[in-house]
Amino acid sequence: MTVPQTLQQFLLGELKDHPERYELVMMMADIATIGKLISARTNRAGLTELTGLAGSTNVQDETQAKLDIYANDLCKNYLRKTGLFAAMASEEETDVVDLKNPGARYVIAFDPLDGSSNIDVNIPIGTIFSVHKKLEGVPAGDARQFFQKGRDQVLAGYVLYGSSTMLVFSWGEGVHAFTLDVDLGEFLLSDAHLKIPAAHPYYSFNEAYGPFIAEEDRRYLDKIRAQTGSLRYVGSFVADIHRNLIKGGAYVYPAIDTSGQGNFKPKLRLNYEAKPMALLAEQAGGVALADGVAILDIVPNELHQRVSVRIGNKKLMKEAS
Ligand code: AFP
Repeated sequence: MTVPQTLQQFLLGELKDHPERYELVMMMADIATIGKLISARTNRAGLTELTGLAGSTNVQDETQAKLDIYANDLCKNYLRKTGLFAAMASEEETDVVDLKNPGARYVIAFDPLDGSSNIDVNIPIGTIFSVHKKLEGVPAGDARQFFQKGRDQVLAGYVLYGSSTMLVFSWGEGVHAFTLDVDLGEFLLSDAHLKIPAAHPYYSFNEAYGPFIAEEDRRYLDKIRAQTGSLRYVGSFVADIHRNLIKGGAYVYPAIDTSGQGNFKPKLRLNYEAKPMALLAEQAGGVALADGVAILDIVPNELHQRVSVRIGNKKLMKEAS
């Protein structure tokens, strides 16, 4: 009989081998707790009047769901108390939030609840996080704290609230996946070193945008379609990336022009969507590109900057480009 390893045991093992990772280990424990709290809320969303819209919009002019606001407030208040973070950036916050922890050495970017338009219909959603070292000589609340390239992330990952809740993260030495055992209240190790399989059955692209993409993306998608075979698209970035990490394939979200004026605009956010997923994809043996450049090499110049995204199997994506 195999005995599953708990997240706590895994983290203590890391600490033994890498005492210098003490703060990162503490962060992972805290983020796991946040994940458990949001998971419990999302499971009860329909029972606790947490479905539906809050009647407000965020900085990107997107309507906020009640759970978006709950998750954002929870991340903000919980992370402030840990004392580990100097500042936080969030999809739901216009500006950087100075967490007023003067000695803290890290900053964190969050999408507290990715895919929130799916909450009311019981489709998987997630929390995405990306951690950098705090820049010395730059005020904690300054947006420049988040103008750091993805390759300098010290920790990144997501919590997926799906048919089960999963925590997937990397601190640059592979990708580690845990599944929440709800009865025990513990995350248990599912895969110590997750790797994207060589097979690539799926492509993920919102086909409704087909008429609005650039010619080069159209050609690329034709090749991807031909080499994959099946379309899978949830419309929650976390769920779509998670599936493709486990099953293989390519996720493509190009810039869109609905105006017909050649004004192509990407949608996904660099700091708290593309960068963390790019780290996981590369660590799992895959590739993550924006306009032909590795997403991890892009230095953001805006807090809520958006990028086009191609994430998936290396060979598949190379052959299609
Ligand atoms: P939210 O966090 O605002 O719900 O973001 C959702 C999202 O950015 C991402 O999770 C999805 O992959 C994408 O939107 C789906 O949107 P489309 O309807 O444009 O395909």
